[in-house]
Amino acid sequence: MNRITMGRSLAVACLLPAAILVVLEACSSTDAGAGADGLPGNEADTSDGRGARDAASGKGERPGNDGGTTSPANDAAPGDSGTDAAPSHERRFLCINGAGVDGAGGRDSGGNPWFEELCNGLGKGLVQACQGSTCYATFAFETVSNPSRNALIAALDTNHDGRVTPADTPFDLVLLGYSWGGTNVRDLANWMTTDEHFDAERRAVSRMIAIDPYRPGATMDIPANVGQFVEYRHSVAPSGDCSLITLGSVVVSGPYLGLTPRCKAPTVCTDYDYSLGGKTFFPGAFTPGKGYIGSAVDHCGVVNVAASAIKPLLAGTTFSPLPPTVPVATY
Ligand SMILES: [Ca+2]
Repeated sequence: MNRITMGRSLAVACLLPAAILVVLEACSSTDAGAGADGLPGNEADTSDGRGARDAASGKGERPGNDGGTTSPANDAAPGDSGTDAAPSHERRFLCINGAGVDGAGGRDSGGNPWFEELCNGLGKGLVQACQGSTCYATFAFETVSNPSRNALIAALDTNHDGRVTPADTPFDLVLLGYSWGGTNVRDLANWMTTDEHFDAERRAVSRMIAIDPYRPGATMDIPANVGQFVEYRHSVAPSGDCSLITLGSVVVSGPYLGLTPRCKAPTVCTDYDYSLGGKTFFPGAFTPGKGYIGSAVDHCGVVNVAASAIKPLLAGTTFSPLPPTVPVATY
C-alpha cells in the first residue's frame, strides 16, 4: 500500500472556500509550528504547538449545543451496535479528507495527514484513491467531481457487471470523512439511496464516522440508509485554532467547527464534542504520551484525539476517555 509522505507541512487541514485558497496558502507559510514530521500539534497537551497565528481566541460560536452533555439514548451507541459484518460480509472502508491549504489545491495539498494515517491503518477493505500508479488512503475533498463514487462502485461490484447487486459479495460499508470530507461522505451515502448503480438491497452504509464535518452553507443531516453515525467534533475554537485564519487583526476565515448532526429515526447516532470535555486530557493517537485537554482541541488536533477513539470503535472494543455527547436531533 502506498503511503503519502508526511513531510509536508500541514497548514489548515480543513475546508477552504476556493476564493481564499490563495490567501490561505500565503498564510500557511507562517505555520512554523508544524514539526519536521509535518504533523500538526504534536507537542501539545494544552496547546497545539502549530505555531502562532494571529488568531483571536474565543471566536467560535457553539452550534446549537445547549450545554447538554450526554444523551441517554446515545450513550450505548458507539460501541459495537450490531452492525458488524456477518462472517460472509466483507468490510469496506472509504475515506474523504478535508481541504488543505498547503499546495493550494493539488492532490498532495491535502487535508490532514493524520486523517490519511488513520485511514491508512484501517487495513483490509480500504477503497484507495488512485491516480495512475499512486494511491492514497483518502480521497481528496470533493466539490464538482466525485471520484469516490466511481471508486466505490468499482470496489463493491465484485462480479464486474457494472452494478452493485445481490450477485456481488456482501459488504459492510464504513465511510469516514474529515471536515469538508465529512460532508462529502454524507453526500456519498445520500447518493447511494437513489443511484441506479445500486440495487435496493445494497444501498446501506453500515457505519459513518465524521470528524469535524464542515463546509460553508452545509448541514449535517444523515440519510436513513446509514446504520450508525458517530461524529467527533469541537464546537468552541481555542486560541490559535488552526482553522482560524487572520490577516493582521482581520479574520479571513474560520474557525471551522464541526456541524451539528441530525439523524433519521432508524440511524443510531452519537455526537461527541471535545470542547465540552473541559480539562479532561484526551490522548493523541499519533503523538504517544501527548494529546489535548478538551478545551484545547481544535480543527486539526481533533483528528489526532478522535483517531484514538475510532480505532477501538471499529475494533468493537471500549475506549476511555471519550468526550461528552450532545443529544442528536431527528429530522
Ligand atoms: Ca455487480
